[in-house]
Amino acid sequence: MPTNIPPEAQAKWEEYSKAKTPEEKLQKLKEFYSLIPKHKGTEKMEKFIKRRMSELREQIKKHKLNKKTKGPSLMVEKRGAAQLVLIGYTNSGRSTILSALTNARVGISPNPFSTLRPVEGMMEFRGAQIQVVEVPPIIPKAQGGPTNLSVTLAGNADVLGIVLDSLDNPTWRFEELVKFIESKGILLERPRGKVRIKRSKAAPTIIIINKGRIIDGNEKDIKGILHFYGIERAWIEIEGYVTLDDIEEAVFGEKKYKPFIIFLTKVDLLNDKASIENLKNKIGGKALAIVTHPDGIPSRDELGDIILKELGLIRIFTKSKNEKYPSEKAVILPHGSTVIDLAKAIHKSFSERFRYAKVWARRLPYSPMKVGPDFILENMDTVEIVVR
Ligand SMILES: Nc1nc2c(ncn2[C@@H]2O[C@H](COP(=O)(O)OP(=O)(O)OP(=O)(O)O)[C@@H](O)[C@H]2O)c(=O)[nH]1
Ligand SMILES: [Mg+2]
Repeated sequence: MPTNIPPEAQAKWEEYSKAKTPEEKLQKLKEFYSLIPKHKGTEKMEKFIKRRMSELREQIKKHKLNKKTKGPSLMVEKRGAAQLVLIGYTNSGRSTILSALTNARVGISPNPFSTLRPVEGMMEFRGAQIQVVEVPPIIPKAQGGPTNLSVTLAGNADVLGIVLDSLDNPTWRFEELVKFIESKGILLERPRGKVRIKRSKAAPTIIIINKGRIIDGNEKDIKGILHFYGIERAWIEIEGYVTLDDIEEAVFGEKKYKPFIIFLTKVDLLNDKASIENLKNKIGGKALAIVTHPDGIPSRDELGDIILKELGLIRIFTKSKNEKYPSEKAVILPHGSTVIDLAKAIHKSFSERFRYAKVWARRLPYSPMKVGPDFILENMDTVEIVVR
């Protein structure tokens, strides 16, 4: 909970909240920053203000750039069941992985900074497609340039593929990269809870929809924090375990959690394999580290499965009555989906005319088994829906 904020700073914060343009917001925020005392209790706030300021600077710059050039967009439109963004330092082997997983045409080169624009390709595996995007290399100290674009694209990804060169201090590099990405508001550790603040004039007051637990306070404390920041009308949604700090963070913008996979490259050139174990110990159970070398990138099937699992998605194969084999294309559904969810996903009429389904799966005592609408599906099940 913010303490010891002088009234003139509070007033400045209100001015900031009301400011319309990014330029104006940045100016007010700078003034606010100069007015708050700096000590342990305000550390969090300081961090957020700095982040918000850099976001605003970024917005202003982009806006100017857009005005000047009307070239092709550097954003990548999402396709397929999920998007994997390959992020890392220059020469780490991002293009090598992209071209191993997809048919994308990309330049692989021992020279640094070969990929300065996003390149995308489709990774096809049994029944599904995952879009793989290589983004320009990260330069941690960079102010702007392709690094910012990469951070934006990473923030938009479903999964991050962190590419690390095993010859270049991978554990240290990993930590540096994580710190950098997190400073940009992308969280790599699964949060225990989630806070979403939706400001709206339509909200009569502050409405808290609490589906979780507030560890170190109560709803009155939350209202106090929001009131402090001049938020009087909003819906606050809480899931899982959250702290009052999390609420304060959410005022400054929701942090985006991204699951990630590590690709450790060039192990064929590595003499001492200890650094691989070192890295694996460091990341613990947080992510999967995949060791790759020029002809040893994991199969698309394996990797696709890992990614879908990480995202809580399953692949279901459907069969129609007159076909002997299921369709080659899978239906991608959230984990825990039922037969009727599948029917809805295929077509509305399927769910309306649903009678029963036949399921083929190894876990069943026999296949096909006749099941009702609430039967819970699992990854790789084959289903035939029988309608009226
Ligand atoms: N021996 C070996 N060489 C690799 C491996 N992975 C990548 N390389 C080489 O490392 C160099 C850089 O690889 P790229 O895939 O171009 O790296 P990048 O991350 O895309 O680099 P930029 O786009 O230039 O930032 C190339 O010469 C690759 O052939 C590997 O596992 N083993
Ligand atoms: Mg490249």
